[in-house]
Amino acid sequence: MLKSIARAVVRKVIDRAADLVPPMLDPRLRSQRMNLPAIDRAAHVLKGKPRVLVCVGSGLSAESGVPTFRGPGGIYSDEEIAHLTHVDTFETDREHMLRWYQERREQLHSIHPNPGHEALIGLAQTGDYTVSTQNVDHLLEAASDAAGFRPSIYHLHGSLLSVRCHVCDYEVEDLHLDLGEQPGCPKCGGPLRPGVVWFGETLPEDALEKSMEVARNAEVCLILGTSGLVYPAAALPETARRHGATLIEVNPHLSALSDISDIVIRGRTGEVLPVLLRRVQDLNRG
Ligand code: BV8
Ligand code: ZN
Repeated sequence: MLKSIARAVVRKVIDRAADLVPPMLDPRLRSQRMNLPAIDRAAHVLKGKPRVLVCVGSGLSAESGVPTFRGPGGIYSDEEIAHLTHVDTFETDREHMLRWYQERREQLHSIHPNPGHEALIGLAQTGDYTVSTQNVDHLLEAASDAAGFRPSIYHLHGSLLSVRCHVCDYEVEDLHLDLGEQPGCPKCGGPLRPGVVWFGETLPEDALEKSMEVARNAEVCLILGTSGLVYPAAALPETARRHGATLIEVNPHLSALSDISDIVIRGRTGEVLPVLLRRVQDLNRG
């Protein structure tokens, strides 16, 4: 009994001490404070009803527990990524590749949108927004359903939720199918694979064409959590810039798109986007 009282007292002292840490020492608060001027500049660019192309990378889902591919926090080595996301591997190392994808598919059951997804859907309701995502999860759609608002969302690299035949046009959205068992196509018997786009495969024509069209006419391009290394997705912000758009990047680290961005907000999307949304809403209220 005495032990548990002592433990409770120690816990209280530790909690109180944590409150006494001056904000400037709390890295998350400090980075937020540092970002406020850039967030304010970005909000002034996004106020009114601008035409906005949002280019999304795996960083937007990082705070939902989905590992990024590259950069600090990325859990795969570059070689591993290159190997497991290349179409040739489906011929040379199929079982390993399908097991890796099946593990990632199973993760989808336990992940949820984070404040970055929710704030992006909030921002999309303040203007003429189109989202072009490299992500293969369903978190933006889940945040849209929760908000009751669905902007145009183009999946440039497909979706982990769907499974398709490597030979014919059979495709189905089925998270319960176990790709690790190397199932055959019910239509032609060919091998089934995740409904994603691998290196060496072309992107869905409609998603790419529509995204490029929006990039050519965008007033703003919002770049969220991408290393900017994978083409042709990484060409979208460059295209928007060539056609006069203002580029705003949100990323805690330097990316291949940072030096062409007009406004760089060095922070996590889950922390920055809710602040940005509130600022845009305040400015729109006038
Ligand atoms: C094609 C499969 C025609 C799905 C993936 C032009 C120039 C050079 C090369 C090429 C080119 N055109 C084509 C190529 C070849 C190739 C390519 O781009 N190679 C590069 C890498 C050299 N492209 C292709 O092959 C594409 N097809 O062009 O077709 C063709 C046909 C035949 C032959 C040639 C051409 C196909 C590309 C599709 C690749 N598929 N994955 C899957 O498994 O998911 S790529 C993989 O990388 C994922 O899809 C991922 O989405 C994508 C990009 O990564 P990012 O999303 O940027 O994520 P990354 O991990 O890299 O970075 C995360 C970022 O988030 C970091 O910056 C980090 O700092 C930040 N971050 C972390 N936490 C947070 C955060 N940001 C905000 N908040 C946080 N909390
Ligand atoms: Zn088939």
